Amino acid sequence: MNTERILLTGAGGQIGTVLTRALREKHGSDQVLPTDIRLPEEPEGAFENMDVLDQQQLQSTAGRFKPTQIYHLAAILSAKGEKNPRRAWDINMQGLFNVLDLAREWEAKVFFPSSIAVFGRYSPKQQTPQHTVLQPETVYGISKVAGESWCQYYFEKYGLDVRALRYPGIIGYQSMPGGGTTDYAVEIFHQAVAGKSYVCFLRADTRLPMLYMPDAIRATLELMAAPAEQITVRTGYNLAGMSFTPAEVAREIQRHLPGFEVQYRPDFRQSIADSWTQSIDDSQARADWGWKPEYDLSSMTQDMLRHLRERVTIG
Ligand code: AKB
Repeated sequence: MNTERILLTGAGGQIGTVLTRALREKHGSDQVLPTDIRLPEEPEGAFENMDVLDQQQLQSTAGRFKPTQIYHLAAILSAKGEKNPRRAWDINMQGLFNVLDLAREWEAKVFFPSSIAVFGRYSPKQQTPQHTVLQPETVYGISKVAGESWCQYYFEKYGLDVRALRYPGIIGYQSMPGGGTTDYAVEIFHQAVAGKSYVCFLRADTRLPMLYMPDAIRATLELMAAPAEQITVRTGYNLAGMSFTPAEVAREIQRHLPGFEVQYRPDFRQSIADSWTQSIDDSQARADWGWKPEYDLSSMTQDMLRHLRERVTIG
């Protein structure tokens, strides 16, 4: 019998939407409680309106639900964070502390989404190693480095089973990202399928690490299911799928939609992207819990276009 009871924060976001469905498929719908500060547009089963800054609300929700696992996805991302750095810090850090303390109370396993935003200009740009200089240049990145360290601290001091992944940009057809620097890589597909041109906010040659949603979800579930003794990294595992530039993904889309056009008008997000790395060495994740991505630029593009076109046809 499946006895896991899984609570998600930030479940209405890009990853949360898809992860909630995957967890429900794996553990059963009633075993999974998605929460978010925003109400879902199309509710799918039980949902709770919850603010991660409200510790009392967290406690009463947990008191009723009795979680054995918490996926803490609520956060302000890199680009949005720069608009109001103190607010981003408060949400990202206080939210994490509230969740870590709650998890201690319930002896629940925790998933923390870290990011390639932990890297900065002094990190090696190519095949960035697991253990390297972390000197991020965004408030989001600073909160992720601090968050990773607190996760490790709670593991070392209190024995809390916290696991984390450094997600690259995530591309998926099921949900839209919001407030990130890698958001262009999802927007570009939607514009292409709608028969429109796309104005990209990054330069054509900006190379960034990316991962297709099915790989991201599988990585998350595999990490959380791995035996504890195999987890040697309690900060955040490097995770790689593919790396490409806006020009390269545009060219790949044009192989299927030859009339598609892209213009480049870099804005403040360019300097964020420039501070990040271009490719990631994820050999530790591969060695510890068998991580292996399935999608590359070509197979991801084909799958994205197929799903988005189906939606256009059905809609
Ligand atoms: C962002 O662009 O802020 C996120 C990330 C890479 O963590 N997608």
